Amino acid sequence: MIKIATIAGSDASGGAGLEADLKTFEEYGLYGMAAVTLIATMDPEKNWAHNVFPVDEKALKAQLETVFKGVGVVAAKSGMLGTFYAVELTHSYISSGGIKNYVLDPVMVCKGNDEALNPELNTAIAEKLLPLALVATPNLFEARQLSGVKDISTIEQMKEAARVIFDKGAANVFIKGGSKLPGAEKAADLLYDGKSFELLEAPLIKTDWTHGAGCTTSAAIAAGLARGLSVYDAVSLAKKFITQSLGGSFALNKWVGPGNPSSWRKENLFK
Ligand code: PXL
Repeated sequence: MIKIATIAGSDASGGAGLEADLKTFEEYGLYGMAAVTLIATMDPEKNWAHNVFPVDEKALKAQLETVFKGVGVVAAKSGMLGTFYAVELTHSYISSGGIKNYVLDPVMVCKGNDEALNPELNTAIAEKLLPLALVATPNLFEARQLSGVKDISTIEQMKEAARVIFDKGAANVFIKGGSKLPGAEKAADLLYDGKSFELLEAPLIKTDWTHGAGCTTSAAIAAGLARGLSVYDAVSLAKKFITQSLGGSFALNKWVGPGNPSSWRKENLFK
């Protein structure tokens, strides 16, 4: 059994965070493990406004011991970290655990909002975690924060940001443009390995309420790496996976429509 881990927040609504990660790992036939950094809840009385409850440092460390000591995890991803100690501990366990297949999803926002949840953490994430990442998977907002490129509304600007993020240490940068590039007719993401750019496009599935697409994509990339795929193949398959998952999305309530990772079973893309 191939083991894979996520270091991420729990999304009580089930569409994003470690819930999305574990569902995705399952679809890839892997054994998923999880260290919970925080618990995110959504308030039905306040238009589904998010609240975040960090898990304390001792409890997070104990989970990381469980996950990374002696079970042979071959790949990991991190998602919403929320605190400085979560950034430090992630750095420490990924590096001392010798986890080469590490996917850094530098989660700074929820549901494509434009206000960073923990702006004070952005520099720490960049300095501590980008150099460990085999693949970093920022969305457009996060790419702007990590690169300092203020406006990313074209593929050329995505490339400029990818170069800067690569120079900060990520071995590969996958910018998730998704549906968010102005005027997008396709869901366009960009992979940069320090030498060449690959533009990956898929049919656009655009709704205002899509929830968890970024988490699912980065989990699928980590899962592909765990199965021994190259970075390019893992990213391409992840793109198919998320397109399939979003195609199966549904209304959880009037605020969010999570993807459905199990939609993939209809096509069994491993065959
Ligand atoms: O989609 C970003 C995200 C990541 N992690 C957790 C979340 C969310 C958004 O809701 O709750 C735990």
